[in-house]
Amino acid sequence: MQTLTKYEPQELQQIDSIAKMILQENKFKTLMSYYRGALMEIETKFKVLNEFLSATQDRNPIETVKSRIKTPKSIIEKLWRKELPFTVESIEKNIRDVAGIRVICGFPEDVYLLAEYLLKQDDITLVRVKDYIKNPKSTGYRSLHLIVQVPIFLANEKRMMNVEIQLRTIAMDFWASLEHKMRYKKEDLKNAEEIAEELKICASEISKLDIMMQNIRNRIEDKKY
Ligand code: 0O2
Repeated sequence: MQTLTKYEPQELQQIDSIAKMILQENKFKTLMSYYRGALMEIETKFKVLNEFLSATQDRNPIETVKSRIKTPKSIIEKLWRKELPFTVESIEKNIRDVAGIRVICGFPEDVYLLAEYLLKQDDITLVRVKDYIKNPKSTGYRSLHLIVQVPIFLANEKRMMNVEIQLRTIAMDFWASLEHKMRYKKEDLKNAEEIAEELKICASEISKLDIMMQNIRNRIEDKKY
């Protein structure tokens, strides 16, 4: 995750006007429609898995699924930060989180189960895994990140599209929302460092809680004890 880059007002204006320009391009609009299609494909895959697990194992691992397409401004800001060309081709090649989906689960085991079942599917190609649950970020952030490619089928072609998938527990998501808020208000906060330290402690407590809840569920289901 970026540590919020401070831009000069002039730079912000430039990012804004490039974003407005690219938004007018038909090629850009078409590319965004491909990403929306890719999100629908991935979202459906998770819904199917949830149905299957509900029917066969009496569990609904998914609490919620949220998806989003990165805004043109945020795409251009990322290209700017990485000093990459502001073209539609460059967006498709270099920005792998234009299409993003967040899958919120009850328990940590469900996070890994869903990732495993998704990655077993023969039309899914794994591009990158970042396991911030096993290796939390210095902020305390925990989540399993996957970049996958999923095919979308068009009039005369099949296109492989990148989608970023973030899987985490309800507790990790609760933490991430508050930490995200703090990140964007940091500039106005007098005690930002103190809050960041407290958030780190919360992240570690939340992780312990997730493990305890997982163990309790396993005992209820008589799996391990
Ligand atoms: P937004 O608005 O959330 O989409 P890369 O895409 O590989 O160039 P990076 O930084 O390596 O960039 O990606 P990484 O570390 O996998 O993190 C990307 C996303 O994870 C972020 O998106 C956040 O959504 C989330 N994330 C990562 N670290 C943190 C953290 O410390 N706190 C919180 N709350 N969320 C985090 P973006 O791009 O920042 O924006």
